[in-house]
Amino acid sequence: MNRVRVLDRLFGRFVPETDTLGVVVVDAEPPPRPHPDPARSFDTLAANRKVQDEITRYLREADPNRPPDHELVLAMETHRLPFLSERLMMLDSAWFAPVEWGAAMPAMNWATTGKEVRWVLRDPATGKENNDIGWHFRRGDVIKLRIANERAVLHGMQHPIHLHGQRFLVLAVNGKRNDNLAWKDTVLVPSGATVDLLVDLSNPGTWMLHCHIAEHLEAGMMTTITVD
Ligand SMILES: [Cu+2]
Repeated sequence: MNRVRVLDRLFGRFVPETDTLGVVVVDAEPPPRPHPDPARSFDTLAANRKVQDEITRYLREADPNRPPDHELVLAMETHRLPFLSERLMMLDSAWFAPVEWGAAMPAMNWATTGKEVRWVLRDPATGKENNDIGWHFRRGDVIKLRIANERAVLHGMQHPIHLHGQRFLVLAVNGKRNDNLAWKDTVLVPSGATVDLLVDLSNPGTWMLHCHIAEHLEAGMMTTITVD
């Protein structure tokens, strides 16, 4: 079961939501050989010393405290929205949750399509958006990328931003340093949040960077970066 609490964004209250995701069938027969006691390993966080050492060496060379080399703003535009939908979207922008586990008002999402809503990645340095951004890098570049999700847009949502072909570290969230570093290819950016990434551009080619919510991707929220 997926039991979560979802935010009713109109009234700012959480309501429970339950989905059955799958069913596990347990055999009457015991497993063929004794298993290690899972309760013991459960209490100990796994640590990958080799990866941690590599990240420490990497950060030493990359100067993670420098200002961002590039920025992206996450935004949204609407056009020809039905009057009632627009009013409701204004109202339901009053509240947001740091992580949205489900949608308390799915009808709001169903009422709009890519014809009325355009989700935007914007480079504030050039004003270019989505496929027009056109960033070029060279193999071996390490860039610091700041992604800021605009709080003021109608119906602001979290965006899981995914970069193909490369890897990155999430250095900070809302200016607070992240001490639990791991190589990632996706970062969740809640409404109103800012993340700082250190991107290891080691893989030549033309690669997508996009929101992993399929409707947002389809409604424009993607670009490509080229690593020469
Ligand atoms: Cu999105």
